[in-house]
Amino acid sequence: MYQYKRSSELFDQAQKYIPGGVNSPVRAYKSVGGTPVFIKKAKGSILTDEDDNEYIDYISSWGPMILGHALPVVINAIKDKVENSTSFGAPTKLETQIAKLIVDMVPNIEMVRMVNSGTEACMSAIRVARGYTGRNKFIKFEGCYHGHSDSFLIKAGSGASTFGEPNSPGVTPGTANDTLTAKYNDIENVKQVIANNKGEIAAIIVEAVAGNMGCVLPKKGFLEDLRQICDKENILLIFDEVMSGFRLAKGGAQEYFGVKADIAIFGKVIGGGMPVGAYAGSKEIMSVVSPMGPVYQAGTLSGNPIAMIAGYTLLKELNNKPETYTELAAKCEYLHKGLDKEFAKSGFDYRINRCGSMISIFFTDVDVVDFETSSTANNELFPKFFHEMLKRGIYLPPSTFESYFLSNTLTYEMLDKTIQAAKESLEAMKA
Ligand code: KE4
Repeated sequence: MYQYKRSSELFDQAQKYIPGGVNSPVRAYKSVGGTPVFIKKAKGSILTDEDDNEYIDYISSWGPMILGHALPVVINAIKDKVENSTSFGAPTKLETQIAKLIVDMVPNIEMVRMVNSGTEACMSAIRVARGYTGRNKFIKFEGCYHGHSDSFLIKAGSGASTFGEPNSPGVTPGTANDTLTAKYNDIENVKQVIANNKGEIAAIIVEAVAGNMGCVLPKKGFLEDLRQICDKENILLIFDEVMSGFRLAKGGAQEYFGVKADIAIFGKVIGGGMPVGAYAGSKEIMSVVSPMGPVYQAGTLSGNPIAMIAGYTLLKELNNKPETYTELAAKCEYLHKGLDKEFAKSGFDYRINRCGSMISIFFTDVDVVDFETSSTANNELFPKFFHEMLKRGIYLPPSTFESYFLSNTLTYEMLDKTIQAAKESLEAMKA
């Protein structure tokens, strides 16, 4: 039986020195309750916590570990590189190599700028869009998350109002005023918001597959309609591919759905587990970025050699083994079918959304297509399911509003163990 004695002690200590005991809120288990397990090490798809409990990992560090933890080729590349210092603050050839590889792998981009997180990449992409178009406003979708910079921490304006409202103390009404919100998968709503702000919108930013309200897929034609509207209104279409980039396909969501973004944003996989974000676009758009153009953006550790070698090595693996994506999609489909069978027998209302190697479970009886329907998920049941699965050695994201991320080191035996654990967990929840 799993016991969490050491994690509990460590969590008590951590809360003395770190707000909430964590360096990112979702890790604190606030929405599922209980004590977060402290991880000691990981290999492939197996995590080991400080009490030596082992778990099959469906978080994959929130996406980066698409080929499993401690991938030897990445570890060895880091070991070699770190001997020659960890940072120079000067240009290196490796930065050009990874930029060229990304341009080769991802459609519709000609130039890339490296930053240090997805947040920084999203923040910079909006600034570039504003600088390129000369317009101030942008549209984001309710339920989509683009990092924690002020202009994204906006909740939907109440009622018909198209203006956003701050979603966190510290965000000013002035900032919120330039952020417009629309409903995911609702193209008429997007048109309405644009009509209410004619000629003022620089960009529409979207998670092509949403992962921050649970996994929510674009309805057929939604992305194509966004592309059409942006072309008509001279609005830049930004795909936030921090989750989907290099995960849905080598070329990310642009390749997967065949829809062109004007700016693509990356994170997670691109850094191979090291802190990396990036934004990319055509030479024309990216030419506004300093020092080539007037839009300022900078970073002491942007393009850091250790982060670059980790990301470059992982991306080369993915680029050289495109079969990874079909293998991952097949494993995710197998998991989906197995879970579906157990949930169907359980008597609980549920929906399972899946796209490529992203999947999530909702305890609800409505199809989940946007934030409103995602919010119908029964929040009492998910925590129970989460903890029942955890004590059976299955490590799911500790929130119903998160996507799971599969890694290709998952075996079919691990998937069967996961399905069996779900069967037992659902049984236990009925008791
Ligand atoms: P980071 O700043 O956390 O690297 O990236 C922000 C971000 C931007 N865009 C999308 C689509 C994202 O999913 C994220 C971050 N994802 C969360 C998971 N929901 C990271 C986990 C966390 O916040 O600790």
